[in-house]
Amino acid sequence: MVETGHLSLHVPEPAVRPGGQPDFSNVKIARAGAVPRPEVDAAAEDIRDLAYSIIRVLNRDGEAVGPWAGLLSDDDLRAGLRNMMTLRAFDARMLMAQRQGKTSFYMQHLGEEAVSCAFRKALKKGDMNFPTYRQAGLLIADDYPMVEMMNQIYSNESDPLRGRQLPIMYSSKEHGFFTISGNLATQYVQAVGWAMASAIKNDIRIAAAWIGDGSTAESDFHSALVFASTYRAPVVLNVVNNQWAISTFQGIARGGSGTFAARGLGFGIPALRVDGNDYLAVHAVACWAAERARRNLGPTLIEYVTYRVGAHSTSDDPSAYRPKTESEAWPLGDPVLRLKKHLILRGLWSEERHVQAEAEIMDEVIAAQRKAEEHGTMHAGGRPSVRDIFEGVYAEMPPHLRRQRQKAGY
Ligand SMILES: Cc1ncc(C[n+]2csc(CCOP(=O)(O)OP(=O)(O)O)c2C)c(N)n1
Ligand SMILES: [Mg+2]
Repeated sequence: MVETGHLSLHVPEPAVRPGGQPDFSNVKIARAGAVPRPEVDAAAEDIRDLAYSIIRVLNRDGEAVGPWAGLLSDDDLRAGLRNMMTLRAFDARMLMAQRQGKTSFYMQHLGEEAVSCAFRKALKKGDMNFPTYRQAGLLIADDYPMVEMMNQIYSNESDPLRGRQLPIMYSSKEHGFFTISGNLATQYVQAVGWAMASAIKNDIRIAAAWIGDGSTAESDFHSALVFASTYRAPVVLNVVNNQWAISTFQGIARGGSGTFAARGLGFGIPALRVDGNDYLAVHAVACWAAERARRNLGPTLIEYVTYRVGAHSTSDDPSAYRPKTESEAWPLGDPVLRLKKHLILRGLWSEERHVQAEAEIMDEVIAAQRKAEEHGTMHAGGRPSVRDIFEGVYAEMPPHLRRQRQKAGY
């Protein structure tokens, strides 16, 4: 008989801690162009490998190669670069505004711009995203006015959400951007439910769910996958694996499964893993999944492999839990620089145009900021009326709310 000792739990540990040498040997990178592009009606079990590899289009030299390349026109590519640069400039200004006390809180996208900017281009008007707080690219790439975003961040008198949401928790039905819920993973059940309703009504609109690596540990993620797979809901299930969930590394939520994408396979959901810092690859994979949903073939799970270069939020200091140089060691590079390199290689862009575009974009962001600040910031200028607290939840205000509003003097 084998002697057994006391039991103990396995607690996954990140490869390195602050002060150590960054180590991404756990991220196995496929060669660009090496992963096949199956037909959209492929069965999950026939494309299992795609949940364990990484679909990539842009190679190290900036060329677009392989079966996932070739979907975007020259103008689309330049627009994509501009969208990502705009999001980056917007983040820089709003981070500064937070430090100046103009808003209480901000969350940036640094390093992850390709994911939401490229995904938006795979959707059509009427489709609905259920985003978290790190997908503002969905709005930027759909030409939602930056000034409206800033009004929301400042909770000023022109805030479209009337001061009722945390800064950056935007909402726009018109732009297919469902109101952000701070309770993570709720996006999954809501998106699947919305997609099921669309199918029940024989509509043509599809939904997209968004979640981070850490939040996949929530039970909502798993129950949403049950419903999505059972009823073949027309939904794209996005998992943004940016390696971190505040101070918790991705291994804590991943457990023994090889990848986050592989979670889909247990539910019979086709699952793809993609280079999240490759604008072309993100867009191609998103189109593949959106087409499946539109053709009533059911859900697709996509894991975007990326890296959160900045702090989790303005309330976070990553130097407390990861090496300061970790982002420089990230093997998939920077999404803006990679698309820029591709465009220059193809003669569609130049260093000079890039510098000029950076300046133009920053001017646009600053102009929007000035306009928003005319309507107030957190500590100065106009505010929404307290009366607005009571509006917008019920189509008809119930008597108890009416009484509360009267008691408050509005
Ligand atoms: C249900 C729920 N639990 C906990 C939190 C607190 N919280 C806010 S952000 C965050 C980390 C999420 O990490 P991840 O899902 O990887 O997304 P990322 O921030 O990396 O984009 C946590 C735990 C929350 N907002 N909602
Ligand atoms: Mg994360």
